[in-house]
Amino acid sequence: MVTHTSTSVVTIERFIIEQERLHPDATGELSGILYDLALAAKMIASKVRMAGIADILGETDHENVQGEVQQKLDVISNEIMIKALDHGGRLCCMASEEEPDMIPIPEKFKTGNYALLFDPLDGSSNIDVNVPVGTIFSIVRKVSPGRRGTLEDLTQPGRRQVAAGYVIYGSSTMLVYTTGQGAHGFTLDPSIGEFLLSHPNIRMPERGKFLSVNDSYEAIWADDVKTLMRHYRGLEGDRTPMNVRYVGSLVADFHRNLLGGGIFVYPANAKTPRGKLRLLYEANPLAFICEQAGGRAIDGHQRIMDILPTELHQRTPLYMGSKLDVDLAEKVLGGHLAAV
Ligand code: P6P
Repeated sequence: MVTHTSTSVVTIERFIIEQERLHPDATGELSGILYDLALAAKMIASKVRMAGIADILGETDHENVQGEVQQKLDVISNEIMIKALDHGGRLCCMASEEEPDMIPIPEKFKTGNYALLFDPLDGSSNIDVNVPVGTIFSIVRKVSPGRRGTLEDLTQPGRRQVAAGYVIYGSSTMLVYTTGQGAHGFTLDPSIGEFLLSHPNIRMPERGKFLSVNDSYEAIWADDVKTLMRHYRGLEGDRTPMNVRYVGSLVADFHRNLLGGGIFVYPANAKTPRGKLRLLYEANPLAFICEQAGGRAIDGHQRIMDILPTELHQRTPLYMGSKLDVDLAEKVLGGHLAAV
């Protein structure tokens, strides 16, 4: 495990190298991808910070594959991610929430042994009102034959991730990532343009203070979900009531719960019977970080990272956060604590 005195200034680049040394057979390819992602994060951060000034606020006149109107910053962030990562020779292909199909590596560039999936700017509907938004990424090893990646590389279960992370563009810009050796947070110092280690070995409190849920869907939840919410609110069972904190921006809600303890819940409902959040580039990467910090992430019945994907943009119900709060969800939704 990494330990640092509080006075040491550790840049993300130095930390990545130290982590690489934990793997004697490492080739440096994964480290290179993480460097490129840190650069992309700085570039997106500067665009997000400028949004109120430069004319990049607001909506474009087209929709993405999700049927959502694309915000201008969505498009810009998506372009930044692709351009920062497509020429390093470490990826065989990519996938983005903003793109309907697999993003191939241009013929003129070398390909590599990893695939990258990302949501370039999650929560972007909040941009115009200055609510924190985020970038989420997931990295898996290439498994398909041949030089160029295929959908087979992109639709792997979350347990095959080799790295995952997110950037939150909030009161400060933070990058949190894991390579399976714990979850670590870096805060951008804009005066020197460096991400500095600020939250080594993040541990999520076993029981949370915060419940993050949009209960405007209560009327179309299944009965067991309604029962579970009664438990979280202290109306049933013996749990002390949780404080509801819901921003409507997944990265912001997850980040608060990661550091302070809590659970993020987006159940299936009659409107979104398979859930709203996307498995491959939202639920899986955050689930990896959550588990590395001692939390849990399920779809109501099974571990998120065990779900076998069948399509690129598939959705999933999501119960993710402090271990004991997810355990309670598993019990109630499994019928072990049905409504009395
Ligand atoms: P609702 C943002 O659009 C997003 O994808 C996540 O960032 C957020 O957690 C969720 O949707 C909010 O959805 O239905 O509560 O507005």
